[in-house]
Amino acid sequence: MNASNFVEGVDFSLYMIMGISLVFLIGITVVMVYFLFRYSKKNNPVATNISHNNTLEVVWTVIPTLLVIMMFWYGWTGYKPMLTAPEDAIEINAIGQMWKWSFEYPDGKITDSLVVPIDEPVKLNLISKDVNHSLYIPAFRIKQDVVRDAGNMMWFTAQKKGTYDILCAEYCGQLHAYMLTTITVMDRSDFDKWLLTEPDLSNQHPGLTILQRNACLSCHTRDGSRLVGPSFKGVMGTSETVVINGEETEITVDRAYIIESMKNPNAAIVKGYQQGLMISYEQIISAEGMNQVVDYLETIK
Ligand SMILES: [Cu+2]
Repeated sequence: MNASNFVEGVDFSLYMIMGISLVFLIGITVVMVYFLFRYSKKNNPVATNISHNNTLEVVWTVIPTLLVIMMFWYGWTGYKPMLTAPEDAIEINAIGQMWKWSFEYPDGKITDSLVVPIDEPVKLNLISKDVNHSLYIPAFRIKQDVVRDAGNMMWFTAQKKGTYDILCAEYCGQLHAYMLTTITVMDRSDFDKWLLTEPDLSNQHPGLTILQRNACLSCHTRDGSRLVGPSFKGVMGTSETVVINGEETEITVDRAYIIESMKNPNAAIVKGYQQGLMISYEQIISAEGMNQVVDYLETIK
């Protein structure tokens, strides 16, 4: 059994086009080499002036036209079913952001990797929080751009249990290559059980949960190492040089600065970091949540 319902159509088109290309590659090369000898100066000293050959011209027009129509036909019939998801498909929001995928299930469960039941159609609503991404599941032979506010979707029916890669196939900035996760296909009964098990976050700081949910840790580490944003380690209370409207200013990293940076991330960038990479979280994280984030940052010494 194939990994998804689209594997057969996509693979058939691919192998057919590759086969036709290969036949032409070999055929043209053989004829070319043959002509090299057959019509060399030695074998054919007097050149013949050939003005036209109706039969040959009809043949080399009609055959390639038919082949190209065939390529189009199988490409189209393989692609067309991808455009309309079945009505009864399970709808999951697939959210791309710099640089992390998250998946939101109808009951509100949010995960970092995708889990779906076998043999049931699944529709992914593709949502970008920032720049263009592209959700790509090679084993399923599907890929679709994730463009902000474009309302794109993709759907599939997984047909084989297992875990497969999900990647981002649209260069979306420095850590694009880290937008890597998985899709796991399981029986309906296991899937139902999985849906009901929430990870136990009661012992985890709520601020950390917010950081994880919003992909903050894709850019800000907790161990002091430098990514595209400053590390959170020991950041509270330090003095930093920030750039405000091109002017350098010395500030102390306090609650007000961190909260302002979540709301207006590009207003006061720490010197040495790039402008414009972070989006505003004003509409995404509540005021209470922002305070919990700062509470958590205070614990990372
Ligand atoms: Cu991406």
